[in-house]
Amino acid sequence: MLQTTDFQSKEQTNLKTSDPEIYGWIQKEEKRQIHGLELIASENYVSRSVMEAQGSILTNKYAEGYPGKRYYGGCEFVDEIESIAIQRACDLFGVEHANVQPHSGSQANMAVYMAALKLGDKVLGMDLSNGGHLTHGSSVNFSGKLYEFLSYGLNSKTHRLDYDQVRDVAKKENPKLIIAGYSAYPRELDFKLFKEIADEVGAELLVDMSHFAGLVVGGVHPSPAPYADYITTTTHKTLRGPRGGMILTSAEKAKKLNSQIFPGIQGGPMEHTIGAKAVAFKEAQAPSFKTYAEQIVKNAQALSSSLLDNGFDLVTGGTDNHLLLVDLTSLGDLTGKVAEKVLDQAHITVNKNTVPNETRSPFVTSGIRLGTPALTTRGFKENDMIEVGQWISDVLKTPTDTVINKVKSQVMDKTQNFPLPS
Ligand code: DSN
Repeated sequence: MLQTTDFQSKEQTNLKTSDPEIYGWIQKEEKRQIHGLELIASENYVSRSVMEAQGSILTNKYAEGYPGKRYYGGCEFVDEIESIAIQRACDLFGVEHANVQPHSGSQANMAVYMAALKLGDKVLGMDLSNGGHLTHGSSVNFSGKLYEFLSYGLNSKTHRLDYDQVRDVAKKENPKLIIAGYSAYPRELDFKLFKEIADEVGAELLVDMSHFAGLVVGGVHPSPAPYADYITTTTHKTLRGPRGGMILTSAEKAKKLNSQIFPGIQGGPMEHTIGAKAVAFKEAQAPSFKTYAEQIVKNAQALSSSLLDNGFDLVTGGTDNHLLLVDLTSLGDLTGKVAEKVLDQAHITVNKNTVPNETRSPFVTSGIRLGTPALTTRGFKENDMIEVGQWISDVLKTPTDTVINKVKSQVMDKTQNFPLPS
């Protein structure tokens, strides 16, 4: 029997009556999440506790400023909540200061740029088409418009990050800030080496750990804390909290950085989201989170093996984090865009992604990006991931209605046994 959607609707009786239209779409989205395999590397499923905090009465409160120093009355309770979130973040990552107010990863990065740079300063980050992020200097993003971004890429043979290239560009251009971080790179980063390069040219180091923050907490990825001048992260990816951002830094840089978030680029903080961040940080402090992070990586490796056994090309030949990049070039006409669409029809959600030496546009691409954080939250283990790899292979090699429908039915059967967090 298919899972019912009771777990949400129980608590949405008001919405069901007052706005059946929106209620109906939420129900559809919930069914989609329950009956599909979520392989988008930046997505996850939060706990009911995180959702309860985020959906709480805290949403009503304005609290411009910081705990103990607000521009509004009535902040005594949100002060406590924000202070707890800050302390938990500092404890989780072993840092002196946390700003938990950024509404997103973009705002977190923007605030760091404003604290560390003057407009037009040089910044060195990973090339977007090689796995970097929009806010690391894309010409259509504020970062690329307000600062002079330079980029480093991958070794042309191994497709691993080329630290010699990072050093060469840094020495030639003398950036004021170097960024380590990615949205589509399947390997660990060497923060010590990044810091050495930054020191050689007198630059500061920003590590954007949005993708792998949860792996750092779980001890399955090196921590940037001993090396970075600033660390930014989203809270909703491997960290499994609400959608939002955070910045970590030293006590010395705290004041300047805080003033860049508020009043620099944001007004009132979202205290309901900050409450939910605090709840997620507590969950991440539990020993079970370490097991979760370990399983994310094991699952990514099992999925890699399954795809390699089925003859697929993976960028760098595999993964040592939570994501993998499948290069579809050898499948001829099958673009990332088409692959995303046919997998979607089989209830397997992925995103198209550029691959090294990409020849197609970012709207078409020659690859797909897959990640295991969400399915790991649902309880998938290595054997399940091997099965998932087989289904992806079946659909991509023979994207006919017959195969797509067969895989869709296998996926729907499978999801019966793996409920969303309750
Ligand atoms: N859009 C996110 C991702 O999917 O990686 C990064 O911000």
